[in-house]
Amino acid sequence: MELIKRAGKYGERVAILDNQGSYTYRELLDASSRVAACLLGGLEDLCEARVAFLVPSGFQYVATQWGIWRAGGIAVPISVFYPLPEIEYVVDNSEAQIVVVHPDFKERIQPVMRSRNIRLLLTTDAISYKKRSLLPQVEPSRRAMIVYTSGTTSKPKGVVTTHKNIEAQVVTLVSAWGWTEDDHILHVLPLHHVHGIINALTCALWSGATCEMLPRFSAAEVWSRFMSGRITLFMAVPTIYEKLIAFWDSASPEEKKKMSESCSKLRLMVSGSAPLPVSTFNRWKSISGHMLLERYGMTEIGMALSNPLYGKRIPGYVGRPLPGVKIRLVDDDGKEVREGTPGEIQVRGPGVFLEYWKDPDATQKAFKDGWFCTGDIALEENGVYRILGRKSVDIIKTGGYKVSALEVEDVLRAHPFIKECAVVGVRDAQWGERVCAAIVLKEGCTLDLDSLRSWAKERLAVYKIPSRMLVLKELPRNAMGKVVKPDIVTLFTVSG
Ligand code: MCA
Ligand code: AMP
Repeated sequence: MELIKRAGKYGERVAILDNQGSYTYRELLDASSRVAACLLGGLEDLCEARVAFLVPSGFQYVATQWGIWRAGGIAVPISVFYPLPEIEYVVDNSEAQIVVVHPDFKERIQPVMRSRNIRLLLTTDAISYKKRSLLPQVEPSRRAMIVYTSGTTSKPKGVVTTHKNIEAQVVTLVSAWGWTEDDHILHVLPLHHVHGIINALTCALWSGATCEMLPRFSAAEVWSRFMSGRITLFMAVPTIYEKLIAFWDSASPEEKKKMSESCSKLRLMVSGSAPLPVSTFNRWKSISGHMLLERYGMTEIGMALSNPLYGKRIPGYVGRPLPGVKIRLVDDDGKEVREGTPGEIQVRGPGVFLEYWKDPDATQKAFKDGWFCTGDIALEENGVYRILGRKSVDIIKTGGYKVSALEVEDVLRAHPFIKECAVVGVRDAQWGERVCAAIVLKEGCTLDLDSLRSWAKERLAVYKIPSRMLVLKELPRNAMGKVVKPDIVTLFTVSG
């Protein structure tokens, strides 16, 4: 694995900084080889066994991820913020044979272990396991990772990438965004999605840079780290920039000055995962002096389009295809559209994923003549792309997370008071879109948003839970009896 080979070269440089301390590349190699030995036990090679891991952001996360790769396993990251049913879904769907947990999450994982025949390992035990002289040779074409992503189906699908895919995704970004070993990124993103795993973490470690990992995003902490003067790179979703702006707005004039000045030490600030409003771009420029570099990507393809590191970054546009990435825009008949005409973005290239885990039908449907169909609509003008929206109303982007309306509806329908429901995404200045639910109650039942939310917290990740709710007598339907979702969006828009 090229990532591991390169790390050998970086030796005593600092790879990771977290709330426990500072770790060199040598220490990361040592810890991950112990994790690999522990995972292997008496085996020669994990041969693509799925290893799910529930580990907070920090050194132990990376040592586990690399350990899985070095043992020949498939890494399946699970969010530490997930409630039990979401954890169970990932463990079951991936058919994980081993689960690695940080000791803080041992209790959380116990109910999963009770009813399943799965080996449980603690990160602390794995990291201190005795080393072995030989680890397997892992070919680049082998499966490396499964990341779960919501789509137009109810349950999330497992996106499988190979080591080669990951390498291609990383190499293109390292060159396009000018990563070097002098970089120091502040990492605040969740580590069960590509943005956090590939763009921020793996690009840093591929380059010999330092990755400073916060356990979760906090506006106060981020501003304080900017003011340390050590950070050179930052990557976030638009909601995070909105939260940083709100924090800056609430500061005193002297603090504002210091905060703004600290941004001049950063060489690059990137935004992605959701549309960056032009107003946020402009506001951030006036606060920090940075023209955010907006890019476009997807779990299945890594990054595809990017504004330039040097040269003009156009607000509201996501730039041009990255090196090695081929893009075409097609109409509903599958024909390529002319410049200036909207079409679906389709992508080819070495970074495109291998398959949806155990779902050959979904994999086949996702490709047309070798092109991956993103479901996103864009326009090309003078070679530069603008994202216009998505084909499906059932995909919601909130706080940078993709949420399937169908998945949320399925969960809400299990509520004892709910007769029918329809979930939609409604535009929102802070979250991009908010998950909103229109609900028809069973006769004689009442339900308020707070009770619905606390019921849902046991079942869904917090960002999937509706933050607005309307109780209706009936759902708006067309002549065919199909729920008219745009009408529901209008109801939420007019009700403020
Ligand atoms: C949380 N809250 C929300 C939402 N999320 N309310 C409405 N809509 C939401 N989406 C509420 C909670 O219920 C809680 O309310 C309060 O906000 C704080 O919750 P918390 O979880 O602490 O929020 P946070 O930590 O401030 O989270 C905001 C965040 C987070 C940092 C923006 O959403 C985030 O990390 N987003 C990044 C997602 C990401 O990396 N996506 C990449 C996937 P109460 O206090 O009342 O309970 S896309 C990808 O990978 C592709 C390849 C790409 O292109 O990048
Ligand atoms: P995910 O499936 O979570 O990887 O999210 C990928 C989706 O995020 C894409 O299909 C787009 O809909 C959206 N996305 C990512 N970057 C951008 C961007 N810069 N502008 C608009 N949408 C984006």
